[in-house]
Amino acid sequence: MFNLVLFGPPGSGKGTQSENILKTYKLQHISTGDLLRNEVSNMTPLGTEAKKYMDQGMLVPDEVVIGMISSKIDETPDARGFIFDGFPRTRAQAEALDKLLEFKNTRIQLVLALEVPEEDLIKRLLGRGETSGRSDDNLEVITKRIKEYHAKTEPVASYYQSQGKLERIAGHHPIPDTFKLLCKEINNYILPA
Ligand code: B4P
Repeated sequence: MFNLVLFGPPGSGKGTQSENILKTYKLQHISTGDLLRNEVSNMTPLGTEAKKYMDQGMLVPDEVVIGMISSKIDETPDARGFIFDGFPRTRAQAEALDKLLEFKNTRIQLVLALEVPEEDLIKRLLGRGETSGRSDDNLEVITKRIKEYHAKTEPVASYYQSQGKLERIAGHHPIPDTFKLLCKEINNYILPA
């Protein structure tokens, strides 16, 4: 089993590149952002609670997100591996994921961190906001999300660096070029299916 974390600030292309990677390598995709937005649109109690945080550009509490991940992994026990997109976003989430995977006799092999200049992130997210209808893709909330990333999520990179799993990838190139850089790293572990 090959398990990959796609890491990076909001708008760095985690969701975009996950789509490409899962098609090429036939991995299961777990995006906490998508899972949360699904709960919001179904107006579940979890979604109603999560929306309060998401609309303010804040991270949803760890216990909510960790619970969602565990049941999602269990849905596909025969998976070739998982892409974790936008998770973990705090050190507590990273530690919980390690424990969860150990319990399932597997582990994270590789963490690919997309690095993109801040002005590009803002431009991309404002661009997405014009068509996505996402209530968190406006300048005020984007600014808060980036601040929250620096405060709570960036430290997760050093957690994985100390485990020797982190590779930094320049994510400012056009989508196909960034994808090639990601594949180069993934091919050290598995080949396209
Ligand atoms: P997410 O859904 O994870 O979204 P994201 O970080 O905004 O975007 P991503 O990096 O995936 O960017 P994308 O590819 O779409 O999170 C949303 C919210 O959910 C969070 O703020 C938080 O509240 C909550 N949440 C999620 N997970 C959580 C967790 N684990 N714990 C707590 N809270 C959590 O790309 C963005 C745009 O850029 C697109 O329009 C795309 O087309 C464009 N783009 C991508 N790559 C490009 C490139 N190379 N060149 C030009 N444009 C590019």
